[in-house]
Amino acid sequence: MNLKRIFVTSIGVLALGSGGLVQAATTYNWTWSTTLSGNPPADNTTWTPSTTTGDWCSGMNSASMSTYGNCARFGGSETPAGSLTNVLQVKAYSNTGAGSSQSTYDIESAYLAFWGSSGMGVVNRNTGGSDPPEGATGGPTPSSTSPEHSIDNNGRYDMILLTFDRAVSLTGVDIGWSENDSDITVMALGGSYSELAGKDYGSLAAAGWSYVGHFANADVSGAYSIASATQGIESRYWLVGARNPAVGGASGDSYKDYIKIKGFTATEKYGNKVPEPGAMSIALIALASGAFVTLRRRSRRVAD
Ligand SMILES: [Ca+2]
Ligand SMILES: [Ca+2]
Ligand SMILES: [Ca+2]
Ligand SMILES: [Ca+2]
Repeated sequence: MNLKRIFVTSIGVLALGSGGLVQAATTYNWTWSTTLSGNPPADNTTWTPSTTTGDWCSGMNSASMSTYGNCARFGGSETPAGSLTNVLQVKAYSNTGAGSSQSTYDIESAYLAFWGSSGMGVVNRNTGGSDPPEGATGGPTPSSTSPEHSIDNNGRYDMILLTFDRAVSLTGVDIGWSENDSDITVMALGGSYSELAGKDYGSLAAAGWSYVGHFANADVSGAYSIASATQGIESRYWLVGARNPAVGGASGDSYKDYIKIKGFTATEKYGNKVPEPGAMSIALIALASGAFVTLRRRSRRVAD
């Protein structure tokens, strides 16, 4: 073992032992928004970031946004400006599958629809029967049924899955349209993600999802703040939907909720979370390399 390796190893142990040594105490904030219209949106190249670090949405954001399970990506605007990019990926779900109650109906992918300045809605797979029809046999027809074309809890419970490149604390939900009532439900995932389709709302807790809260009448001017409920929670995966008592909490009022969401805000505090193993390794290598360079410079100075 040469001197360099010994030095790198000792720095590594030092950094691991001291915990937050490699973390900067910076808070980052992001805002994502959409005013896209048309299904699919006429221009889906401008809202698709040219680069993403996550590949979860790969292949889903093509011009053919006409099938259930479509997916959209949004680049967020960050504060401090130019600091960190954080791509948001959105996908729609509803518990339109087989079962005997809201907590046991199977979750299925749905159609993520864009309603201009009103924001995003969900057209689920209900085509008739006892539940209000939203789509049509053979595929979604998002312009056909209002207000079921929104994220709603009339019939089955619609939710949208948010996947961020970076773990964040979701701080605000910007509702651009509502009808009748606008109560929402928010969940966050602890642990690794596994596909929602095939699960049911009653079993999400077993899959690592935590019920964060129900929020009443969230259609306000600007983004509705959920920061007090999400403080200290940072995750790459969040679920937001029309009030969904099948995942926990009180059942709430009897008014059906119909909303469209046009944006989100989120924050990340480095000092509050344990870095991912990969990030830690990179940080350690960078730190050790930097320190070694310093050592070499000092040695050279002595030698000079
Ligand atoms: Ca709907
Ligand atoms: Ca509905
Ligand atoms: Ca209400
Ligand atoms: Ca309600």
